[in-house]
Amino acid sequence: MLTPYALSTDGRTTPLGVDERTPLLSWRLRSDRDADAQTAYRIEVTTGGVTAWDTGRVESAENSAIAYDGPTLRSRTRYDWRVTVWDGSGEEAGAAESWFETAILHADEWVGTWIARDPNVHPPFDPPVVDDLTDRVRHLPAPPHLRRSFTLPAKPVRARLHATARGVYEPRLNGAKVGDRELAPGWTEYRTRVLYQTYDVTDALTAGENVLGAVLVDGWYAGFIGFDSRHQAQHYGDAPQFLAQLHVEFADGSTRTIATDADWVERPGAIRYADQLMGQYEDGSRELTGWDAPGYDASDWTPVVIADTAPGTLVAEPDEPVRVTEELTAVSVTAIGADRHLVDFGQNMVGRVRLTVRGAEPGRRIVLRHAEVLADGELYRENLRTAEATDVYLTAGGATEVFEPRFTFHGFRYVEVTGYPGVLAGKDVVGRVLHSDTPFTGHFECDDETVNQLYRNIRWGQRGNWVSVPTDCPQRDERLGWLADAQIFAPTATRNADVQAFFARWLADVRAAATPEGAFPDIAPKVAMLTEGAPAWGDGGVIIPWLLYRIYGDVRTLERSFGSMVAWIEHVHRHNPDLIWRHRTGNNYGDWLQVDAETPRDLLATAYFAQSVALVGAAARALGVDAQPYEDLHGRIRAAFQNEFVEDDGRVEGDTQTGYLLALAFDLLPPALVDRAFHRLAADVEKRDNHLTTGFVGVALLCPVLTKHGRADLAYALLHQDTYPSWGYSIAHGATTIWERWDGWTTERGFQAAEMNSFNHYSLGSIGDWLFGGVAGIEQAPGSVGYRELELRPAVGGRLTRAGASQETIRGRVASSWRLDGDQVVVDVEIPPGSTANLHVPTSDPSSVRDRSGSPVADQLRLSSGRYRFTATR
Ligand code: RAM
Repeated sequence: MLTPYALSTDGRTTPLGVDERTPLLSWRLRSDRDADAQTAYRIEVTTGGVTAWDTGRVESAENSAIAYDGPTLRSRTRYDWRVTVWDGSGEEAGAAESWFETAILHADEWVGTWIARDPNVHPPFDPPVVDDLTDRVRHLPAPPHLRRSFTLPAKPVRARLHATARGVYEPRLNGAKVGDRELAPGWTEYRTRVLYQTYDVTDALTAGENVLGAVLVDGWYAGFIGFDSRHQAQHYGDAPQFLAQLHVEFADGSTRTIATDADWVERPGAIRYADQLMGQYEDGSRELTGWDAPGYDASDWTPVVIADTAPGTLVAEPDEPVRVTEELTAVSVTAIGADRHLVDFGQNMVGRVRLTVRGAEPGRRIVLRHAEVLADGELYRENLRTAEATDVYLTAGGATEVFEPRFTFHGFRYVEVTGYPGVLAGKDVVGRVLHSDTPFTGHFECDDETVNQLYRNIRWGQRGNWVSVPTDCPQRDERLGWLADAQIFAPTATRNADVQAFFARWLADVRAAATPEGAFPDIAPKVAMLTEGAPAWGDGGVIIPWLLYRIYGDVRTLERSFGSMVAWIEHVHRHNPDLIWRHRTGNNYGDWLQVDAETPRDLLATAYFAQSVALVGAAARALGVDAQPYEDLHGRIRAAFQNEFVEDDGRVEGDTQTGYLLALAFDLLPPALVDRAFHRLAADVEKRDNHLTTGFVGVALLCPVLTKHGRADLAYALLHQDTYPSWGYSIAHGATTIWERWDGWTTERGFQAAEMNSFNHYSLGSIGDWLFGGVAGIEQAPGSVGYRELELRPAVGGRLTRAGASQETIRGRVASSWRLDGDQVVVDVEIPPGSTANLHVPTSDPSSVRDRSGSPVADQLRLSSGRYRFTATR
């Protein structure tokens, strides 16, 4: 039966706070029959049992992003919805149900005001009396604990808390944390908009006294971010602010709202400071036990001040928040001398440690220092630059104390624990992994352990570097939303996880960071120092919206981005009327971190100019806008590129792998020269004994282009390479994440320059897209949107004897795998209902292909949905 599953509203499962006026309703499809497809659907939306919108039967194969088109949605209201689908036989097939709840839809419903600590009442900091705090942290403020006690006449039947901060907050209610978010409200371009979260707190409230509270810390708003030595912190404001309102409904229909106002009180607690880069300092003896619960005496607390009466632009959180998603146990804990332990988690991770301390005397000082790698058995921390990544706990002296620094995060594999009383047991130190909780639904696996390790490294890089925004790295004083890193890795990211809502939100910051002239930035949200985006960096503002459209059918984000995409190419064009992009190239990084093969920067820039214009043209077509001007411009840039950079023998200026890759992947060569140019590329790889020279920009194209032009063998040779430079080299030297640089560490030279040497950057992990698209062979046909038309082209090769991948697409599950069995290859594929596929069976003998029943079939097959197995001679 054809069955809808994974119902979502605006890309989320049963979201509590939706503030889009026309939310998009989607479902995916599965079926136990082959050649199944949806031919019609019906959506019924009800609220309080009353129908709000009923589409009736709609003859349509579409199962994604159906815009709600009923009466205006009411604020803070639950809507239930049900979808029924009809299959190819016209029979009514499956149905499924879901719901969403609207957020605060009208600005005038915000009655809460921004509150903050009164800077005049007590000093903003209260430094702990210890001698070795650095100047950076010595004056950091102690986070205020904010509270408000109130009395309810009865237990409510429904209660929702809406909360946010200019900073980071942890909501508390009646003695417990509310929800499971970390680092809320997340990082956006705060000058333009701040996200707020909605929590169902019905069960936490009671008749009588209740206490609502929050711990409020600097976060991205006021804390350290980035590397600009002239502007290291307080990018948005000096001190954090909090805003909340709690809506309570009683059985008799009456309501009550408790909001942030002048009646709140505050005081600092055990946390002396908390900063994302520097770490967290906590004094257990100052714990405010019971502060967030009824019955607590807060008479000596200080009234807050109203920091701002205008709510500003508050937007309901549109994607999955940061959460702790996994716990790691130490693979080893080694005592070093009397007072130190070295903990190894066996994995370069992002998050924090939870440390349990037993039987310590009061006032013992325990210090946790973090590092990604070791040098001579000790932490190597030079590459963290000014990020101190150090957490401190002063014991209170209880039988058992648990220290978990909840308002900082570090990128680390190793932790040095100093001052722990007695022997640190493995069970008392836990690695808490956190990241934006995008649903991870894709998977790749093969029978080569190094390739599997590479894939795991790619996934860990995606997790750890997605902390609210896509960042370049999680450990040093940077952690910024670099656009090139994001666009290069984005295709891989879509394979591993559903990243549509995550990217769609971040793209609003990319647009907000564009200059009035139309230049996208290098980084978003935009913090100090960086201006116009460089080639391949600024272009991320064009590439990612297009990718979301192609992968997820996300028309809404494409529409919202289209104006800025056009403005970007017009900006480049305006300053480069001869169509070779030489002017206004920003920081012009070129093929960043390439290996002794500098691709001419004007070539790289012009290739990206052409590509962005091509994508704007494609976007125009998709949106029903006149594409002709962009297609014409693209033709002219292509001609200019050929004229300027391509010789008659197919040589591309600079003669670098990346130069050829750009020319081939972006279709910039005259057809007659494609083979010759490709030959030069392949020859370059071979001449280097199967080594690459590509940096951030070229690397993503390498294996796909080699495979597309019939040299999957070379792509595999690069995949399996384990001498420098290669992915395998880092793995041979213990990498558990993707390194920023091919030579992050080499046997000859040791560590690269500490000024820039992260061991957890995802850019060079962009080969992940090829593991799915090349090795397993899952691609979309040209022109296909949302995996409607598949091109399945598994590539048997290298030392692999089996490989496969699966991913959840907006249609449903797609899978492709192959294995060698003697002189046979067995191929298994799965195509979701409503999709079709061209399958290219990898065989040396096209006449040998058999289907499951043993009947001969062609080696190029057109398949409709279902699960298939084919066997052929290798
Ligand atoms: C580094 C960042 C990032 C890269 C830029 C150019 O500082 O880590 O990865 O995009 O430089």
